[in-house]
Amino acid sequence: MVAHVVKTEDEKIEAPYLKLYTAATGNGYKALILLELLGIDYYVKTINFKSKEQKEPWFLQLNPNGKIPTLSEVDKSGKRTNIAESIAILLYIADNFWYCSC
Ligand SMILES: N[C@@H](CCC(=O)N[C@@H](CS)C(=O)NCC(=O)O)C(=O)O
Repeated sequence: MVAHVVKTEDEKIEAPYLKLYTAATGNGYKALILLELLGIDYYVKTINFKSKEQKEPWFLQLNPNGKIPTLSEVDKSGKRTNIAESIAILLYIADNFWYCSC
């Protein structure tokens, strides 16, 4: 399988982009799998559970529940949409990006 991860760290990223905040758990893999299957380019940030990165203020701004997975879509104008809950993320991707690489 061809990986579509375009970057893995918090480098300066130009909008528009999708960024998945995740970790190596069942819920964390769901969106990764769908993004890969659809051939969508995305950035990924691995959240460090050991250091409780998911409870840090910067992450709670994205997802007040402090849980992964969380998906951010930043559009051309820089407007950010954050989506929490793995199934909601799958539906969001399916609704908005189903046409990719089809
Ligand atoms: N119902 C949520 C569950 C999310 C969830 O529990 N994520 C876990 C990892 S699978 C998590 O972030 N745990 C860290 C914590 O709760 O601090 C979903 O499907 O996304």
